[in-house]
Amino acid sequence: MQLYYADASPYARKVRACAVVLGLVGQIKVVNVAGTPINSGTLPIDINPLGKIPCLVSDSGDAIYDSRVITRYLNSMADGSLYPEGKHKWRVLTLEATGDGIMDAALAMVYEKRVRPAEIVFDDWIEGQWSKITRTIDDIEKRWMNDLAAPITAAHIALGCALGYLDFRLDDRNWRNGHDALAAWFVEFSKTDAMTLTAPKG
Ligand SMILES: N[C@@H](CCC(=O)N[C@@H](CS)C(=O)NCC(=O)O)C(=O)O
Repeated sequence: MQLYYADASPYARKVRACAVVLGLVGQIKVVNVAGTPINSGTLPIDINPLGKIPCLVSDSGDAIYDSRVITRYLNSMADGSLYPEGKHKWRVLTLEATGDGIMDAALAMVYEKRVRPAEIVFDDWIEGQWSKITRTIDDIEKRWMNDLAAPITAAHIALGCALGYLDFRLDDRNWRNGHDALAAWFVEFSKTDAMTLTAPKG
């Protein structure tokens, strides 16, 4: 399998972290690419016409994206337990979507500053995205800490990669303020191989 990724991409980190947990790293050849919504650069647009990474090409040559599809694909290949069936299934999928949503809002903030010309950067829109993130982090502390205490799933990985991305690109916002329980969870989760072997760069 070939995985198109970037060292700084939190979505690609999720896929790489799942591969670590599932013992699939040795079966995945990684290809580092770069681009933005206004310049596709080396993004594999012939494989994913949306021009987004991560994008996996399976051994049979199929393109598989986006990140949540790739992580499910890898989990089923390895017969893993990152997507448990049963009564917790919908909570796992919802918390995974919550982690991805934090990434979406954070990446939108980053692109607004990095990609949009300085004279038309929309500050209220950036703050609106940050409000989504702080509301969500508040809610995770109120309603999801028991889920995070359970054995690792794709939801733990999505949330860990989302918080890692906040540290990497939006450190000055200090998401830990007033969120001691989540910060404590993240300290421990950051020590796992899934996180240490996939730390963002760039
Ligand atoms: N929903 C997608 C989001 C992927 C995404 O936005 N990736 C960014 C890199 S972090 C990207 O490819 N950006 C280039 C673009 O949007 O043109 C997923 O989960 O894979």
